[in-house]
Amino acid sequence: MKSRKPRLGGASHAKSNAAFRSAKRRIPGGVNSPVRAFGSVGGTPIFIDRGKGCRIWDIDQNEYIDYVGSWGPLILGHSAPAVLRAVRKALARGTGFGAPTEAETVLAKAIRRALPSAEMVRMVSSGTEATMSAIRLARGVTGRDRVLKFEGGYHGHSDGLLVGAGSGVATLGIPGSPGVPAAMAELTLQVPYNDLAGAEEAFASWPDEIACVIVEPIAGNMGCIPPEPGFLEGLRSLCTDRGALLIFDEVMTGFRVARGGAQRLYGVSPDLTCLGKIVGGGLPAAAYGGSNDLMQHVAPAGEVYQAGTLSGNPLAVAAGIATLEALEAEGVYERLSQSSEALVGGLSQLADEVGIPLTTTSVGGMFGFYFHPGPVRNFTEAKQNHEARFRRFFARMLKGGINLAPSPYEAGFISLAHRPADVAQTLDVAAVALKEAAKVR
Ligand code: KE4
Repeated sequence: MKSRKPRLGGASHAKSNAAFRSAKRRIPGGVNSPVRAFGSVGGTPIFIDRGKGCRIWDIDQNEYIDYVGSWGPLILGHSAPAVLRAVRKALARGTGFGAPTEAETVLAKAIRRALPSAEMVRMVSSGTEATMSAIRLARGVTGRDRVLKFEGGYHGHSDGLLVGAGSGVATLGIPGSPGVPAAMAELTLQVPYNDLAGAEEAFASWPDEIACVIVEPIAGNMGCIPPEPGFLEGLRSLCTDRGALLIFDEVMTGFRVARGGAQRLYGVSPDLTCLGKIVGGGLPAAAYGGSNDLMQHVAPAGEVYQAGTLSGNPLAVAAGIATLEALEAEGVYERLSQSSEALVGGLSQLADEVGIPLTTTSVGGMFGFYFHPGPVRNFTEAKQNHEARFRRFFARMLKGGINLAPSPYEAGFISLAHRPADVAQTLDVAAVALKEAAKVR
């Protein structure tokens, strides 16, 4: 008897629809993080009941192959046995103490082993805290106030990083959200991603005022855009020459694209690294780290203040340690790369067959695609994405049981739980979904 593939997706979302109506009465937009509300794709978000391996089930018991993975942390897959065992073991001793535990040093050592630039790390509870704190440290040690970031780069929602692109080349940030003071936004300069000349121009325009450059070494918040050759190396030299700190925001790329993150992949060593997502194994943990000299400035060793009630929480630390240990196995990143390449390669081939342009990228266990002939090297080019096509594609994939990020400007994530058969099943659904998308002119 042919093994019956589990039926994926489904048309009934009655329970999710009811849950969304109820949630909207008590939670802004019915969600606890905006992207989850399906604002970019329309329709009602599915409410999740449970996850196992590469699959999730919504509360209507529809099954999906999942490429969100809690936005990156679940590189081992949902309910990974090693992670559940470690969390259960920690849970038996309590949920947290607001006091140091030895496990935090174990995790700090595991991070250091993978990322030699992070000689010392401070645990926090979110990527936002990690980047906000790293920037405060850079300002504290350089005595400078300005920050240079790149358009389309997302580093969490701290005031100084929620800025829109102003006008001009090295644009002074303007508030990207109500509530962000103009005075804060102005301290943030922005230039296009992959624009090294623009970064040099910013330093020329604001000599001795830029404390740090913060960059996603692979941009994962405008799809998936790798650095152009020489971009990261150029930023490294620029920061060294100009006395600014180079901050790699590896909240997404850390342990995602290589054991040592993008800094290992591209051979560029930042002054500070921000981590999140995978280092918490799906629970709330993040970190920022750098040389002993730099990190000695962080309170209470030094004067730069930063604190957190749940920083280094034992359950999150246990999940993080278990995840990083599993990623030390031989061939892990080759497997992740093979899966991502098989997926995006299949999507490209299918798009060619239906005659629509599709630009795809994949680096290690992350990938992106744009309904656009390409190239896509920065936010302006990413925004040429045919969004209506994306929306049609997304909806048909979801109906067919494939859970993608509900925005054309997010990266997708593969886990070690995705097998070749799961990717093949995904491409079967994609063949239909791309035909649907092709109807959108
Ligand atoms: P959190 O504060 O959400 O833990 O991390 C912020 C952050 C910092 N740096 C990078 C490179 C990030 O990608 C993120 C958060 N990523 C988004 C997805 N693109 C999280 C999803 C969400 O906002 O709900």
